[in-house]
Amino acid sequence: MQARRALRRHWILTCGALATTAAGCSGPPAPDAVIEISNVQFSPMDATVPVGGTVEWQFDDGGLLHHVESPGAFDSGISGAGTYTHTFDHAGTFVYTCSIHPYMTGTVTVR
Ligand SMILES: [Cu+2]
Repeated sequence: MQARRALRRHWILTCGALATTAAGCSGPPAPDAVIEISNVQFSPMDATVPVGGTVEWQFDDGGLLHHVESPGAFDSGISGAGTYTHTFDHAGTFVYTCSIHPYMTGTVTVR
């Protein structure tokens, strides 16, 4: 009985360690879409994600300031580096722009 109990304890500890590894411990899950901001444009301009999906914008334009803004829906703030992530909880089409460069536009379709 003693040996069996020890075996069971070993199994729980091993699986716990595996579950921790599988769940990541290495940061949040990957986004459903990645949009690069470079050369004063959003690339790709149009992205589609499922309801509950996340989009990550990467500010990668040599430090040039940009802004991901869809009034009433999401707002990255003005930034020249790093990333901005938004989770879309509702279906719809979201048009966004950069307030600094109004000709920069993009669309996220959530369905
Ligand atoms: Cu911009």
